[in-house]
Amino acid sequence: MQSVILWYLLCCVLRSAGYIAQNNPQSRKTAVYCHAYGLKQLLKSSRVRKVGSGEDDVLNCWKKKKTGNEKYTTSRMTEFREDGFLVLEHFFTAEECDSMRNQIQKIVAEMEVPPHCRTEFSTKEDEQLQAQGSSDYFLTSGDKIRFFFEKGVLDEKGNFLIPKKKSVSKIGHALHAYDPVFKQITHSSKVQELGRKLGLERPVVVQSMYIFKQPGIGGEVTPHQDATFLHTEPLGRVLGFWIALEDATQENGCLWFIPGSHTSGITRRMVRAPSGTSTCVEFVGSEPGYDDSQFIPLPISKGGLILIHGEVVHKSELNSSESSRHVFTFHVMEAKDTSWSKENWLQPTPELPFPSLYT
Ligand SMILES: O=C(O)CCC(=O)C(=O)O
Repeated sequence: MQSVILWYLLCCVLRSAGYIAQNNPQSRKTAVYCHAYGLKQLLKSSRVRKVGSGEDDVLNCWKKKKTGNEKYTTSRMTEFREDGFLVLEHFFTAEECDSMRNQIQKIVAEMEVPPHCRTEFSTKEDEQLQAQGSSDYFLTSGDKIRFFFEKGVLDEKGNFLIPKKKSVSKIGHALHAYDPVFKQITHSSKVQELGRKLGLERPVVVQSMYIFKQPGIGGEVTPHQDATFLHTEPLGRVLGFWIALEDATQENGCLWFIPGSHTSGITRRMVRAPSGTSTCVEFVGSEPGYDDSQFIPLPISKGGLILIHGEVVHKSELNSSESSRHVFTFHVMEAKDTSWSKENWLQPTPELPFPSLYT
């Protein structure tokens, strides 16, 4: 703190010098910049204090490597609050990532392709039945381990056009509850510790997904806010944990974010459609057209974790590269003083009430 005050005072001196040199706009500009920078550092430092410097230790050790004195000085919590996302490099070890990848390989090897994918339809009615089957399969997947495929990988008779294991787009939505490897990772002591650092008092795990982003065909995920799909009252209670199981790059479809876009609520909600309607869900509101230049890419290496605020706008692009981009992701809700929307597609069930993160 003392060094920050000294830095601030130095900036004031520089600023005054800038004013003395009235006829030299460049030196005045530099001095004003120094003053503003000093003030920013001072404010930043006081915000760090509010969070509690002791509380930041664990987060600091996962900090992205920086050079010299810059290392370990900024508060990761402040970054998260300001940006709506946080990159924690090397959160998981390569062995932990490989154990998840090996486990998913076994699950895929034993996969039974859902019947609605295999249904051949020759009439409009068959087509509707197939769509209904696919909707039900999705709507009831919250407490199961189910398989979803990339577009265009099955012919109209339900035969795979490419090897089955290369066709899966994602597996969801309860690996965290029913698979021992993913359960252990989700409830690992480092995740729980991070939850505590984030101030979560009664966090519950609402869903999990393994996303493959297959080489060449892994589809884009259009810009969205997670609270569109996972709505709570009040907002701001949902948090995504996104774990890179191999390097995620711009080429293979890393995440992109609009920094600071988590502070103005949501513009769209996906709600369950009334029973009897042909679609299982519908959208209320619409996603604004975002300017591409607002997004920044967040490439991250294997083992890294990205924390995603429920309202931050993010996306990922088509994987047109030759390497896959596997991730395991799960979402947590702070259940204290929060209500989960009954209109959300995903609902807790008697078989699987949302489990506490801290068990
Ligand atoms: O992994 C991706 O490509 C997108 C994931 C995502 O948007 C999310 O988990 O909210």
